[in-house]
Amino acid sequence: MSKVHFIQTNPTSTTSSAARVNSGQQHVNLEQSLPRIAIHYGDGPGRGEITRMMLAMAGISYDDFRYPGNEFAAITKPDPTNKEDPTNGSPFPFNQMPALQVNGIMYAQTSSIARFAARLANLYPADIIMQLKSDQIFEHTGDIQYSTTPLFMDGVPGRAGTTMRPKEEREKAFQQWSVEKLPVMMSQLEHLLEPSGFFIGNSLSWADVSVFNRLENLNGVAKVYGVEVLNSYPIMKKHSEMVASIPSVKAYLNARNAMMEKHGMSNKSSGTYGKPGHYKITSTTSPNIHINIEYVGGM
Ligand SMILES: N[C@@H](CCC(=O)N[C@@H](CS)C(=O)NCC(=O)O)C(=O)O
Repeated sequence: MSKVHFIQTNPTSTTSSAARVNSGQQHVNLEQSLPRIAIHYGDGPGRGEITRMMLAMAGISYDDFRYPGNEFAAITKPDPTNKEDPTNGSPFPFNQMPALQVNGIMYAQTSSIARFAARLANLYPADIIMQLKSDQIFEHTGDIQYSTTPLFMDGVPGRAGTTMRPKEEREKAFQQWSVEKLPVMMSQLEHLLEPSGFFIGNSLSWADVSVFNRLENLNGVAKVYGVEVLNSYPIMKKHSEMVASIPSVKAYLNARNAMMEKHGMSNKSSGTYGKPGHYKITSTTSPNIHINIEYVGGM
């Protein structure tokens, strides 16, 4: 098994005024003991980007380990023949990424780690009915993504043995999907928007950020296959523009663009917001939100 890039356990190393957990009845002030965090994923936005974004928006500095494809497959590979440990000693609870290492312990499942980041960022609603509404929207963004996966590859993404379909096949399948499947999924989202323009009440929540993130990713993919996504859905386009103008989102996007410019990755392709390697994200929220993404080196 390949090497996993662990961070040291040091629960009291970082502090931030923005770091509060506000979920339902609980209000936990984490100023004294912000968790030490690292995210482990591939080099694309995929299922990891939403958590990367919200952690930074929360004023949390973290390590971002982006595994190259071959390492990703090797490090997540189980061994069903090993009766003692069919996980093959995986550091990841379900032999999958994204995974979030919090104070040295590894956690997984996209929605679980994104919800944790949303709570840290104060983007998870306090009311349980609003939590329910926001959860269903988050899961829908996952469904949009999952529905495209089989168009592009013949198996589970990131798994050893999965191969990409030929370019022409992908192009045709994606163009067909964007006509036959996407309009319903977009319309369903539009119906859930509040008159305020947000998905939940009158303010930004993780539902807005997750829809923004999914459409941003989808738009990038669509460009590669000659399909226009966002311009065909003016209501969702307006929503995306509104989310992109929120200062903490803007700070993250600026930091990401600056990093991509610096490393010659801008306008490269759909699926890459960097390249494999170890990144350090620093985020401060006082007096204003400031986010920096630094490429530390290869892995
Ligand atoms: N249910 C998981 C699925 C995660 C998942 O499928 N991750 C892929 C990469 S995007 C992976 O780790 N593939 C390797 C494998 O399953 O062997 C989640 O929502 O996070």
